[in-house]
Amino acid sequence: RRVFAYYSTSLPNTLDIAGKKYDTDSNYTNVTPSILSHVNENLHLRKHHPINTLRELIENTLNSVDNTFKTYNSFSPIVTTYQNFDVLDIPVDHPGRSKSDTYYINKDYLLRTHTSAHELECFHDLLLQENITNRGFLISADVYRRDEIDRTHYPVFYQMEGARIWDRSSLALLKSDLSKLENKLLDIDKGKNIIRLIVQDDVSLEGNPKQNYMTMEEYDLCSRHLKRSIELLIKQAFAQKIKNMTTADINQTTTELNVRWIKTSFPWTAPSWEIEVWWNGEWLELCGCGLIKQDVLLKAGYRSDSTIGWAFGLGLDRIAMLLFEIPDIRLLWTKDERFHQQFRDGAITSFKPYSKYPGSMRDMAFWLPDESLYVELHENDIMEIVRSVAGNLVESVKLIDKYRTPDTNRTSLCYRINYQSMDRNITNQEVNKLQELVQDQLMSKYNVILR
Ligand code: FA5
Ligand code: MG
Repeated sequence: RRVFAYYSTSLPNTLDIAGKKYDTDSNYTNVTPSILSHVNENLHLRKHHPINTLRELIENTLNSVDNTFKTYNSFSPIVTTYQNFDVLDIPVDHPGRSKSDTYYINKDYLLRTHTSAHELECFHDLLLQENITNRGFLISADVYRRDEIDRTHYPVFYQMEGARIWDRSSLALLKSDLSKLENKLLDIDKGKNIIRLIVQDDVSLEGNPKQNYMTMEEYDLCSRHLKRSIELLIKQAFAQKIKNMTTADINQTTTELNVRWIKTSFPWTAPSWEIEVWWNGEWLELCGCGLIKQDVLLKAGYRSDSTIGWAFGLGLDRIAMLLFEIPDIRLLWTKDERFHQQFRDGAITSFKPYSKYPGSMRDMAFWLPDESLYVELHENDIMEIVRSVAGNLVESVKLIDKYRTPDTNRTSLCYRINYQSMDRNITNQEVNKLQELVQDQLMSKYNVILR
């Protein structure tokens, strides 16, 4: 796979990232200057920024129950394939590991695709702590994925990893932690800004079995503690939003929130679930989670079957977009003061769009080349070219047509690119220029034939 077209001349021998040098590898390296420019932006640590406000709100909410979570907010985004995948038992042929989905620096280093990459070291850290009551952690960080382009997808986003563990010898502690949590959920109802959480739970273990080393009771207590913790942070965040609204606004907004638990699977948790929230007429996935597999705890240095616990991974951008009513994920990255001046530290307020600049659509139709010239082309490769050329000036890229001629066996694809800035007007001339650059790169890198 040729990647050097993203660089001014050819792929450099080394990349300087956050003060460290990494050897490149033409078979693996697919990070681009445009992606690397996001390393160290740290939106989750910027005062007034919605991601920072949300992170603090969740940290405070979870620690208000029993002050158990240690926070980690400045892990480097560069991790090894071992940390991101192997240690979590993610199989070698898992699609998430491929170069079409993950940004590799070289064969051994990549930009983390999730905050779970730091679970093991944090579990190990907990083990070293003498303070037995401090048995949980929250990790917030930027994560990177090669992905599609639209209003809810950006190649960099923020996740918060959370985890809690208990000694199996002290189930009484787990029981009392659970009842503290349940009381806290009821407390929010007692406040005057009532938000009703309607929960559709999935407690069936069919197709989502518990681990053998846990008893039924342990499974039940631990999974309830996990689910109630996530429900608490969602409920608290929306209660906080209502607190800042005027009565007139509240009447227009629903104070009922429907959420549902769905079983799923992750290689390092069992059972596993996702939580979705009903928002603007559709179910939106906010978080993946589950009970930590014994194997992970063993790798972190725990005695064979001494410990049980849970872990979750939340998408902070999505929750921030719901809470602050931010219609396009790119706004989170804007430098425009008209965005930033609307937010106060710690307050959840609705974003008022300052202006809607018109978009400009361009279609790009092309034939895939003959087999002899064919360079494998994944849809994410097209996204990457558009991102590298147009950056935040692209709103979305969609496949609108695909067909195969029956006689000559040629494939034609047509993508529609919507160029649109969040902050200013862009001229037709500017858009034409961008479109030309995108087409040039697509032709030179993948030998496609424009129609
Ligand atoms: C994970 O990343 C797992 N690491 C979560 C986990 C942690 C499971 C611990 C078990 C134990 P997933 O790929 O589903 O799972 O991402 C988690 C959340 O990140 C999603 O629910 C979603 O809210 C958010 N997310 C995922 N992709 C994007 C994206 N492209 N843009 C914005 N948010 C995203
Ligand atoms: Mg998911």
